[in-house]
Amino acid sequence: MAGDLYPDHGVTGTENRQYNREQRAGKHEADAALYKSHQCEQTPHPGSWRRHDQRTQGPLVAGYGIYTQGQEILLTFSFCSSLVSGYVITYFPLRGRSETIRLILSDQGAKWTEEEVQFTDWFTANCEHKKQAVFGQLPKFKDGDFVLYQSNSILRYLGRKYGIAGGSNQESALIDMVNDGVEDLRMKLVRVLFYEPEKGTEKYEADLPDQFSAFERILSQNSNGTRFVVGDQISYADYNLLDILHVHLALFPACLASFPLLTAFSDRISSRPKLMEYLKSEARKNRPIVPKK
Ligand code: GTS
Repeated sequence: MAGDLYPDHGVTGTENRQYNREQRAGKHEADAALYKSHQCEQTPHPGSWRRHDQRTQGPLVAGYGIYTQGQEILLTFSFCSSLVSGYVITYFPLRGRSETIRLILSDQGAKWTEEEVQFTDWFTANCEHKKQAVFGQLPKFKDGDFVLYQSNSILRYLGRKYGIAGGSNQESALIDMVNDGVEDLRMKLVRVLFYEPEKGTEKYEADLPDQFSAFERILSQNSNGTRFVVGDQISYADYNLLDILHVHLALFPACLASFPLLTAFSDRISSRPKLMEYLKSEARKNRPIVPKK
């Protein structure tokens, strides 16, 4: 049977075609009567199986019905759908450089598992996560057996995987450009918050209009700011820009007051149904922007 499985019924294509021919010739009527209740177009081949899937908000419930002696015996099982997608985010208990990954996955309807690494463990001499990390840092992202580090590489990977990385070479380059702009702003914020906290955030906050005006202009040049940063489809750079806006709005609530397009962009993208569901979730609310003391 190997290599010749009839996909939906678990018997070989040859066996199935033969059985269907026999059915059309009027054979197997007794079987047909017995299987009528199963609403199959054709009487299933005895011993064959069919798959039942039921996707719910929670676990994926799957099962196989095995046809035998006029009955379909249902074997059901359920398992966590994150295991189906196999995505795992390994990171500190923070939004940080993993949050855009979460925004993409939730908006694209994917599930994932979080693997939290506490800072206290990370800074011990024998931290396995640290030893394995290609550049000695997190986040780490797993897609099944495939392991990736570097947050922006992860975003581009998901961008290509979900078709949100541009429709042409030039569109992809522009999306990359905006994403690099978000990265520059993120690094400036990281510097004031974590590397030089003693200097305070006043100057940073005062300089923010210079930073935001670049993104406001980018938005204005695409559909007058009514859609996305590039083109007419969402891209991974939109999610990254959204995340950096969320972070700034949380830290400096008035920072977008003179940026109507960025304000509208943040409201519009945040209200996409699946994204909104994630943004309202307890997991998101409980994850801080800066480490808890
Ligand atoms: N370029 C890397 C990326 O984009 O993934 C930077 C990753 C990075 O700086 N990670 C920090 C880290 O692992 C945590 S955070 O900046 O994302 O909060 N720090 C621990 C260490 O030992 O460097």
